[in-house]
Amino acid sequence: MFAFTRKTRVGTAAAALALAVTLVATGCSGGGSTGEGDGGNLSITFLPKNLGNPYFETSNQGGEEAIAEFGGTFEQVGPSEATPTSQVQYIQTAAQQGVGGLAISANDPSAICDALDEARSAGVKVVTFDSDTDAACRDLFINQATAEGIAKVQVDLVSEQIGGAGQVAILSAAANATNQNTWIELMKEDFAANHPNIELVDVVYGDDDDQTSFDRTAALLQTYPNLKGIVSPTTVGIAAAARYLSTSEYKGKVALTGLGTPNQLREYVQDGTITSFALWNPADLGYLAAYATKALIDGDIKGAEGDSFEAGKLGSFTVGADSTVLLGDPYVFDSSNIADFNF
Ligand code: RAM
Repeated sequence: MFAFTRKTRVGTAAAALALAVTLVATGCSGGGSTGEGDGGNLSITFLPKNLGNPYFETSNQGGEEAIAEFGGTFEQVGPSEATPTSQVQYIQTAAQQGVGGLAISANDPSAICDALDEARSAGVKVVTFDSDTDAACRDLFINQATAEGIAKVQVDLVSEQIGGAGQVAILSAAANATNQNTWIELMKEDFAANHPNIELVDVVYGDDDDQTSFDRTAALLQTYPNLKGIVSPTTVGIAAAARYLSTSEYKGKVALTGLGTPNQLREYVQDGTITSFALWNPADLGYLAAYATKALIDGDIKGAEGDSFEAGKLGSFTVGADSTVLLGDPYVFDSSNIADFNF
């Protein structure tokens, strides 16, 4: 069927905003935990944009950890490609199976809305995390950091790395991804308003596919011989671009930054391909999404602004405007701190 199991390693960093960051690596048993909570149907399915992306493996591990803590049942399913409708069949299957909740990172703001509406009509609580749908299609969105903050940190990093002037391009994920498209719009505004000497020459899409992202990087460098920097607001894209740059004549000449996982980029920080990049803790994001789903299932919250709930080791969270819960701030990784992280 669609379910898959994985597991041997869980690297969970309790990344506070402060410089003091605790890394906790824990072993974890395979296959998901089972059990019932206080009466609610705590069977929760995680549905990432696509499978095979270490970012979502880490967020799913966080979800599984939380669900084990509160005695629910964890499952993860997902498509191999991050296309707009590829998640529909998994939503339908989960609803047919009678899960209590779905935690989903959406490939498109509206393409999965009909399926989500049906699931919700059948009593499934729907929480988006990482990449939202239209707000009407879900009960809650767990946002990793504000879109403005995520956009600004990337613009600031590339500006700093290219000395505030020159051509830059964006290597994004799938063309319809809600999260990347929101950040890109805000980056465009920031470049225009605050960086008059930086020219954004192109936005290309690697579809959160490694090879496509690698090929798009090569094409960008050919098309724009004066390119000074690439911003890739996707962990798949930045890793593929780093791999390309690291063995090319552009290494150390064309800056690369964006959003990446420390484990995927460590070697490129060490070899000088990348100076610094940003992210949040995907495990915490999945963990928070799981607790939020539980709070909805148990009826502790409805998803209204001002609702608050407990999220285990992360503490208490309050629902903000547009039924959104905020995890924290983005965090910048560079050679001085990358060794402290394992995800
Ligand atoms: C990729 C995905 C995900 C995004 C990260 C930064 O893993 O596109 O949605 O949040 O990058």
